[in-house]
Amino acid sequence: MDAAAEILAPVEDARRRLGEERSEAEGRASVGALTRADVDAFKVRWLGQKQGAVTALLARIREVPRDEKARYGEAVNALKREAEAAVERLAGRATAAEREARERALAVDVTLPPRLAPVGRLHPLTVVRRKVEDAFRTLGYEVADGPEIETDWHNFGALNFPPDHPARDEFDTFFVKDGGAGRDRLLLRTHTSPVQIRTMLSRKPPIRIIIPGRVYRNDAIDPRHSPVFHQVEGLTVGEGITFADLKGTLAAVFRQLFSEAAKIRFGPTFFPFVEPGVDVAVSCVFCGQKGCRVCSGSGWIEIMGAGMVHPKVLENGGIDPGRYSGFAFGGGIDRIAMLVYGIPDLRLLFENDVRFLDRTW
Ligand code: 2NL
Repeated sequence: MDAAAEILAPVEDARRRLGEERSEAEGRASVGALTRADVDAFKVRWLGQKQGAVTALLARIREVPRDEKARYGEAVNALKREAEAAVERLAGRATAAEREARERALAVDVTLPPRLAPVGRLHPLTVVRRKVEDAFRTLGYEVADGPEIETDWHNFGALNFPPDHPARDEFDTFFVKDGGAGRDRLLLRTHTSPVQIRTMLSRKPPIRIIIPGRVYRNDAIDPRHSPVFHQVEGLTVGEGITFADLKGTLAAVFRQLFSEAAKIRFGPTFFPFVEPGVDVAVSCVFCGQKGCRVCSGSGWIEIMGAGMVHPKVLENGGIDPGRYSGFAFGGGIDRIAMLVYGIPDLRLLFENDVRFLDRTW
């Protein structure tokens, strides 16, 4: 080695080490393992004012012979620029790696299933009410509603209940305290029929309405009774409406509600607001056999009452019974829900126990 080469040897040596250190740092940067602290240490090692390798090489220029100083200085300065470029490049990669790590920590896994808020579900009485409403809507009926606090006249008088009828007794009906007297006396409606009276008074035939709603009776709570329960009643008034229309309408509704195979059966009974009045039974679609718990093996389930609207009731609704006739019917929504879903105790429908309600109805 000649003298000039010998003088430049430590610079060449340092350049090789810089290259090695730099590619080692690049390797760690490529797996995200290079930190800014690593880069700071790198910078101190090479360019630091006290112990930096480049600084040390520059200081040695004093020992270099005069005519070699220029070449030596140039070589060290070239090394310094290389070290500065390496620091800059590594700092950029470390910053990028740290940003990426921060973003990765904040990242959302969009493939995870969502955490759904509990939204609840429809009450079985709502499900049944909507099914009944839909069945009648397909036949052209409208859904009507009205007040739950009624007058004696709308609830009883207009419906042809005689003044001494047991339903009007204090023991059977909730009367409003200081709620007046006579025909205007206020009470909690015992059926949704007053809405039919109000509809007849406010509209002209043809009328086709059903009225689902809450009704009240002064009954003690037990598995089959509740002071609050739900009814759906219906009314059709028009010219030439007959008992055959009543039967055909109810038959169509039960086919839609229960099964295409459902049949209905009428038996004679009495309600003061209809003449004739009938008990309506639907064929048991739950069994068809003896020993069925739903129909007690009879094959029939008593489900509602119905009849041709009494002429006096039409008159009370402002409708001329000489020109128009109509039919009406009523049944319990709670009872239908109990039948359809096999609910053994009416109280389950009112206690709002989520262990009961949180089923698919
Ligand atoms: C039953 C019986 C029934 C009616 C309700 C009614 C209404 C008017 C005129 C005539 Cl405005 N009738 N409603 C008719 C027959 C039976 O319900 O046992 N319901 C649970």
